[in-house]
This record gives sequence, structure tokens and C-alpha cells, in this order.
Amino acid sequence: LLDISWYTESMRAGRPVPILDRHQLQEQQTEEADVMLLSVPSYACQRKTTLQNHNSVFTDALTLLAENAEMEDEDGRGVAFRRAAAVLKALPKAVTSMKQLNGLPCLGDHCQRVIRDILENGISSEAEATRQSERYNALKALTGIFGVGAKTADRWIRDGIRSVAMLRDSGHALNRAQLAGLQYYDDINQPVTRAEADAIGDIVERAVASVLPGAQISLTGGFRRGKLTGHDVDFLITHPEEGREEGLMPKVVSWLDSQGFLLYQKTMRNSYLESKDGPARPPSSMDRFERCFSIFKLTTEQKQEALTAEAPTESQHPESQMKCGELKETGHAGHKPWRAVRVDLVVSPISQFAFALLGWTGSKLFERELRRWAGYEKAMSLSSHALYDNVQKRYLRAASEQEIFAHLGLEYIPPAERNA
Ligand code: DCT
Ligand code: MG
Repeated sequence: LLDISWYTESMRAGRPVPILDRHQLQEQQTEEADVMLLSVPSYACQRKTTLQNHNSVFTDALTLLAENAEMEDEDGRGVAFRRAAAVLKALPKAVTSMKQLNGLPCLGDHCQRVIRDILENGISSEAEATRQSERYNALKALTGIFGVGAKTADRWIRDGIRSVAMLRDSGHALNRAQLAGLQYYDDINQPVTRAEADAIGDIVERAVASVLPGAQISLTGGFRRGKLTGHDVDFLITHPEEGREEGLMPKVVSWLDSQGFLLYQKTMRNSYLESKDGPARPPSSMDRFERCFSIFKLTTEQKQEALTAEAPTESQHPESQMKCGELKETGHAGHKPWRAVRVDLVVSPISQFAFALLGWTGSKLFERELRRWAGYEKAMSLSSHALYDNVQKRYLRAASEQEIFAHLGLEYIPPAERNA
């Protein structure tokens, strides 16, 4: 490919240049412009990635291959596919030729083969073969059970279990989370809508307000990034006075439980201590806050209330909020009047709130890239608790996400543009 700027510069300077006719030159310029347009920085946290994806035909295939790698417990390969998909998601238009990929980061040979296959044949034969493989489908079904990871699924498959039904019949010993996962399998594998997330937000807000007035809750995860559906609902809870949030989770959980909102819950205590967990430890832990993994029981009524909250109707009366504990789990006319929804609750002290909010907003790849940027480019360690400067040997405080991006020398990326 001819370097157009060299060509025009040489013409201007009167240097000898190869002769191109106008058509050739235009074609050349268009291709050059394509390549120029499709340049992106290499870390996902340097890019704006909205939910508008012009390359879903490629990113769907790469995401399926990433999921498959993750279910096979091959995280390195999974991340490589996810990084490639994220680069394509950030492009301002659809890729139509392999030439446009020149100079784009994170597209290794394997990913380029997948993209070429789709450009030439309309589908990726590798992604299709994976989608249809017995092992992929078994892994997908079994890891779709709450509480089941790649290793457990692999062990069960080696025992001959290929489906949820086979697991039910197998008599395998299951832990409490997996039992709940099996019991609510269909509901949990049905996407959660924004209306359902808002209805659960109302409930969590009431719980928090009644056990610690002044505490604040924020919706995090995919819904904060503007997604219309999610696999769960994520909330972060804090209190403006440092220390007041201590011991909050058990109180919130027992309020929710007493009102019949919880089908399952497992609470973990806060185990983060700056003096112990600080610079010496890898900054990866998501799980050191007071945290509760739960399965909520959301009634159709509660969802309706959230939907009509701005325009109250006659059917709304206070007692209706208390009814879900009394509802029969078997429902009427073949369908039950409630659904199970996965909900994650996290409590953070206000001093760590900005880090927690940034860490829990995602996407997972965006978070991973932020930590990689911090470590490799800035010699800093970023976690959902803190940012540590390894050169100055001190913590960098922040009261907002904007301040964290500034410490990291990154342009601020709002949540809606973190959909890498
Ligand atoms: N997170 C992370 N690394 C993990 C797990 C989670 O950085 N290993 C962060 C990023 C997203 C946030 O926690 C919530 O996690 P999920 O609910 O799994 O992600 P999500 O983006 O909310 O996806 P979904 O919309 O499907 O719930
Ligand atoms: Mg989520």
C-alpha cells in the first residue's frame, strides 16, 4: 500500500513519484482513510466503548470462543478473545475487509482467522462447531447453575453428566448454593430487565433506610453502564460517615429475610485491611468487602409498582409490599406470580467508595484493562479498595471516579462508555 502523505508531500516538493491515475489514487486514499479511521488505543480503558456495536457478527463469534475458553478454565485464551472482541466493539463502523485490521491492537493470528472466515463465508466455522459441540453445551448448561464453576462442571461431565436434568437424577452431593441454583435454574437463566432491577432497587433502598438511615445505595454492574438486561443486579452500599457502614450487611440481610424477599443468601465479612492487604498483595481481589450473594424473590406486583411509581394507580396499597412471603411457590394457571433474581450486595466504607464504584461498574474486561494499565504503564496497583503508587510508595486517595482516572493519567470514561 502506498503511503499517501509521502506521495502528496513528494509531489509538492517536485520529487519523482510513481504515476497513478485519478481512480487509482482515489481508491488508495479511500483504503488509507479506512485504515486511519480504524485505529484505536491498545488498552480498553483508553477507549470509549458504548453499547452500539457495529461489529456484532464478529464479536458474537469471538465472545462465544471466549466463553468456551473460560468454561474450559483457559483464562489466557479467554482474555485474548475478549480483548479482540473489545477492539472491534470500539470501532466506529463495520469491518468489511481484512486490510482495515492493519495496525489494530490485540488481534492475534487466531482472532484474525475467525474474522477472515466470517468476511469470506458469513460465519465462523470454529464458533459454529463450538456452538454445536456436546461438550460446549454441557459446560454451558452446568456452569449456568448458580454456584457451579468450570472445574465442577468438568468433573461432572467426566462422570457422564451432560445436562441439568441428568444432574438432578444423578444423586450427586450439592452444596447449598448449587441446590438453590438448581431450584431456580430457569428463572436465573432468564435475563433480568431494567424494570426488575429498579423494583429490586426500591426494595434494597427500603431495607437500607430502615436499618441505617442516611446510608446510600448505588446501582452498579451492567445496569449502571446502560445495559437493558443483565444476568444479575449489583448494588453498592455506603454511608457518608466513615465507620457507620460497619456491620450493616447482616442487618440489611436480616431485614430482607424477615420480609420474605430472600430465597438464598450467603454473606461474607469485610476482610480488607490496608496494612495487611496493601502494596505487598496483588491488587485483584473483588471479594474483600462485606458482600452478599443472594437470590431475590420478586413478585409481579413489586415489578408493577416500580413501573408505575411515577403514576400511582388504585391497585397500589402499602400492604401489597409485604405479601411476597405469603405467596405460594407453585403459582396459578401454570405460571407463578414471582421470579427469582440474582442480586449482589456490597458494602464499602466511604473512604473506598470511589474505588468500589469504579471496580463494580465493569465491564469485567474494562476493569482488567484498568488494572493492567495501572501496573504496566504507571507502576501503580489498583483494586476495588485503593490505588497504590509503587514508586512513591504511598496510597493515592480519591473521592470520585474522575479523580482515579486523573491519578492514572487517563481521560475520564463515563460508565456508558465502559462497555468493553
Ligand atoms: N467484576 C470484575 N471482575 C470479576 C467479577 C466482577 O471486575 N471477576 C466487576 C465488573 C462488573 C461487576 O463486578 C459486576 O459483575 P457482573 O454482574 O458479573 O457483570 P455485569 O457487567 O454486571 O454483567 P451482567 O449485566 O450480566 O450482570
Ligand atoms: Mg451484573
